[in-house]
Amino acid sequence: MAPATAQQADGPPGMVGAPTPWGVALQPSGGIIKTEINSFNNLILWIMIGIVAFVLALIIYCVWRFRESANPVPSRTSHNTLLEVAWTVVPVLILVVIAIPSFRLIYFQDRARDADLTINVQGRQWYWHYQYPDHGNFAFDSRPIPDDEIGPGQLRTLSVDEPMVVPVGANVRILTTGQDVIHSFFVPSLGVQKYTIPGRTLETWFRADREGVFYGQCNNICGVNHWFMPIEVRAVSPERFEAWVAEARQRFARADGTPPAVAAAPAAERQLAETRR
Ligand SMILES: [Cu+2]
Repeated sequence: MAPATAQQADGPPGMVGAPTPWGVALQPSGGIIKTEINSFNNLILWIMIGIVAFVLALIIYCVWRFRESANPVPSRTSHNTLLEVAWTVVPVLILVVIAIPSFRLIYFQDRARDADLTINVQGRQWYWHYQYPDHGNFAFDSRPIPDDEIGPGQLRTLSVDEPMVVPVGANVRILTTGQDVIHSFFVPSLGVQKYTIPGRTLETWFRADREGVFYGQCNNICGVNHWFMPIEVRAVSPERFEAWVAEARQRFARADGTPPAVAAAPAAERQLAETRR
């Protein structure tokens, strides 16, 4: 399936990773982990189709072949060693075929081996709090756009006031914590999901392989305003990312509470004027 594209009101055209009406398949891939998930999903799908077709054919055959009129005296067979060994060994082999790529994928998702940057993600009742420790340690909150303020290119209950911005092609290490209860950082089109648990730090990672906007939501029921925790990840070119960082360092206080950092250089300011919404 071709990824959806849309002209963003405040950015270049790019992929939009979001749910679609009547969408039944997994969301299209915006990055390498999701690509791996989709191909694993396809493998499982074909195995399932094979098993379902085989069992269905057996049932239809047995119903027809052993119906009362064709088979008035039932068999009294109590066991068949060959058959029993076969129906034990064959499922084991199928499970091994599934397990090998499954474990490979789990370990691939588990942690970033060559992270280009780290973002700390904290789930809070009820909004997201992001910190950029590698870029001046600024921190900010992210909340949804109210229904009556939704602009062109924005999605209701998905678009946020301050998206997480990442450079395209970069391995982004995500460290999650929860401030109050368990939340879950979940962006389907990037293939990333991690619980945010108070008192713990969990690691995961993602990489956006194309520019675009990737939407997600907290997917762990966390209280009355659980719906109020959409996630918007913007993957932009490295140049735009640097401009955004320069601006963010001015606008946002640091994670340790100290006020916004250094003034941006004039060049960054100019770049910024083009980048801002
Ligand atoms: Cu939550």
